[in-house]
Amino acid sequence: MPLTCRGRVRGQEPSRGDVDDALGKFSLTLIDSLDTLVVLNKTKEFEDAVRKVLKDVNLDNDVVVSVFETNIRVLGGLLGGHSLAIMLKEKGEYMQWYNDELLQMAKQLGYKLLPAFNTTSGLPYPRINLKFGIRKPEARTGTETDTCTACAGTLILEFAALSRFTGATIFEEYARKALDFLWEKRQRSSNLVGVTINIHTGDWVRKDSGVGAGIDSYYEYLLKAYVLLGDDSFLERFNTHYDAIMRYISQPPLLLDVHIHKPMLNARTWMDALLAFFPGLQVLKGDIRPAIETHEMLYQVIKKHNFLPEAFTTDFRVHWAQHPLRPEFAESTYFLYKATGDPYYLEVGKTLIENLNKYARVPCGFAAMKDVRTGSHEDRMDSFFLAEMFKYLYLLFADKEDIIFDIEDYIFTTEAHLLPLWLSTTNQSIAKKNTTSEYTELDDSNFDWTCPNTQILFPNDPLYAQSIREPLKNVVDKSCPRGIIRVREESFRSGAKPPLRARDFMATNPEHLEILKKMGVSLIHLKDGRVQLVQHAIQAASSIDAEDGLRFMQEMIELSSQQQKEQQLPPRAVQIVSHPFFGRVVLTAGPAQFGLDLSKHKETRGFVASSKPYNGCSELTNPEAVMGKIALIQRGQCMFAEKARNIQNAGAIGGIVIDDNEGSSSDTAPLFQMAGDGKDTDDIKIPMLFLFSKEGSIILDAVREYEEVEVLLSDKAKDRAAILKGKMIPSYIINSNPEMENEEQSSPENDSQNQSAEQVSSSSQEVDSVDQESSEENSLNSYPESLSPADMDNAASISASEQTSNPTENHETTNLNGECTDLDNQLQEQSETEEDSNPNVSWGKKVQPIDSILADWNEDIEAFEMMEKDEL
Ligand code: DMJ
Repeated sequence: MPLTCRGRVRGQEPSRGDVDDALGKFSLTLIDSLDTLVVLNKTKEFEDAVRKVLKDVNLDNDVVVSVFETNIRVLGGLLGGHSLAIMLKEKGEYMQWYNDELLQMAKQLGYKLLPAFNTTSGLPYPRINLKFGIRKPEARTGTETDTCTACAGTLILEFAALSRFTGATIFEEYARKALDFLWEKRQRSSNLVGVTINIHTGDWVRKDSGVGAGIDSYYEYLLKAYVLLGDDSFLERFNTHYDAIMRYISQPPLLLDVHIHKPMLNARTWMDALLAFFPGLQVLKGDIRPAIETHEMLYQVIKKHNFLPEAFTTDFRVHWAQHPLRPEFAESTYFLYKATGDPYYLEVGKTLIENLNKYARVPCGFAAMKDVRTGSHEDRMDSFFLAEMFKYLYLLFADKEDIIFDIEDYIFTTEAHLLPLWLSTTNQSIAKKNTTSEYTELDDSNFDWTCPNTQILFPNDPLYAQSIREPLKNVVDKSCPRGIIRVREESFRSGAKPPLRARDFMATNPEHLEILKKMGVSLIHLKDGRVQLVQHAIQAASSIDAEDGLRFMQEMIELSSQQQKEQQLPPRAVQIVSHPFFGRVVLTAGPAQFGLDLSKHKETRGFVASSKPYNGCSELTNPEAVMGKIALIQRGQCMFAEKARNIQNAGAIGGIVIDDNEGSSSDTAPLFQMAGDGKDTDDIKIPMLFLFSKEGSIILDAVREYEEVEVLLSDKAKDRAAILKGKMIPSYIINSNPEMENEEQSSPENDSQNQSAEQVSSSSQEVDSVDQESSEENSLNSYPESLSPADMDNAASISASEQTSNPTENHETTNLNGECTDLDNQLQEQSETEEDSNPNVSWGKKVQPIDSILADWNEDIEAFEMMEKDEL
């Protein structure tokens, strides 16, 4: 925990949910970073670290951990450590005392994980109790039914290495069985796999498919298992999946999730950050062009936000704003540099390092980004930061002689642990002799570039990579907001009128209502002015119309959740700028729906002072203390707006409300906006921000220790160099030009904010706050309940505002000249012509029986609901 300078011990900190499943009280970071020390030529430190592990680490804790995370980080860490320990021992200088102790620990851990595989399918349970295993009453796990594909399919490297190092064949056998089962269960017509699978029945629970979260390292391990074990069956499986990925998911430079049953249908309009590993894997496969394209697109997103947000939309807006210092992009940069030798990738690496030092480095390490838009921190430095990020960035710049062993003799696991390639010829007895008969012949063009190692591929053409990047130079900057699900253009029917798009829909347009009716969609006017849409496929005029209706409903769900997101005010930043912080600590703060809007005005900078009374609910008794300062006020006992007025009257230039619920933190609770009091709040001119208790106490502790604490309230953390050099405009001055404010208040955006503030305030008489996030959650969660039971089989519903269901900006996307045009329409036109000449691509030509559409459709609705939940 780099902000509070402590280790995170499971059970001693508030639970963060699933993320904590990686923590097993087994010194995760120490083990995960063992082999990094050797790569960085810190051999002495490695020797000390190994001794520490042997002395201190206990693997027999009564803790429920993730099988996947424990495998890749701990088992992989021990095996990577062992691999390099024996390499060093052989060299004759270091580790002379080493007697396979890390390997013995790895074996002990391997046996602890084995009970997880006690399922009929052979797919492991997602979690295991290190002490009690599975299913025993004390175990507190073993009742789960689902796991993610990557969770079950990312074991073979570590398990096979363990078997081959020790001669105990059981590990490799179990990992192979799980992979065999996943392969069997692939969707046969698309050759894709879903995100989650039932470990007992093998049914796909989530049928969306991509190369990011939930699936990523399953593909990685098929290819790398071939490299490490030399078993052709893994390469054939990988190639079959790769062919499907390139056919459906790869939409250069994007990689977009699709449905496994309807792979021409995009399942999302956003991408997650984990997919950034994929260009690296493509390099390993030898398919350089798409690797360069996707990497370039990702780099442009990074340049926009300094880091890759956890998820971003197809038009490159932030979807999930956090960034836990993930290494995938650095990994791909390393592989691309190895493959192309293009110094451009060194420049990319330099930017990554500069950004880490500039924005993430804190006194006790590197802090994850809570929000890339504000630059605020989270008290978190995951073990993969040292295991992977450090390793890949170091290796990117290292010359051969900088590394004390030959890195080409090893393969990187998904956690960048090093396993020696000589394992392929050791203890091979378990290697399964697969016949190739079940593999279909693939179009060879995909495999022309398959390349067995990472020697420079284009020694004679240093401009090769540049020529691929060039057309993508402005792909992110010149993109215009779009934000709705798009059915792949090939899937439109030839000659048919394109279906009504959700974003075009107007509830007052009779023509639209007619189309809706044809598609089996009915419209219910709710009392509060909203409209609800419900589809009954059996009421559609034809099976084709029913299918159009489904697409329309999916678009509408996506559009609605996008709009709800856009209505939220983004979080703000409180940056401590005085000694000894100098801007290095950035806290995530909730905005207020009243007072100075920091996104439109200059930041506010000032020393802090506690108000008296601390709750700020009456006239301040210490106006001289808060005058010209930023007042600290405790949450509770009166409305936020009242607090703001009281400190403003005392002369404060801003206010920070600190949560009174002890232990609350933005790590564990959703941030919210402080609502007004339902009355006119135009009189409040100062900026107000909210901090949860944990973040608030960082300021309070600083005040106790240093007395004079200066902070900066802004919409985005400011550059530390500027803070240090004092170059920042000391903006004790608040820009409160009344004319300007009036203008802004009459803008539609402001109107909607004021309106929603009033709405939430009047609907909740509770003192203080309204949690916007949870109110959003309720409205989304309540959507399946709004169906009557009789409709449940074949209906979906969605609420949409009659007035706002036609956001005109959504029409726009970009052309190469950077002008925004109605590209969607162009695409539709294009696709009609394309389809005329291509008889193989159509949905609508073959009329499906209604039953099969309904069955398919129910699956889609379920999948969509799962995705919505997942997103929440
Ligand atoms: C790492 O633990 C591994 O790379 C894993 O496969 C997924 N990604 C995380 C880091 O982002």
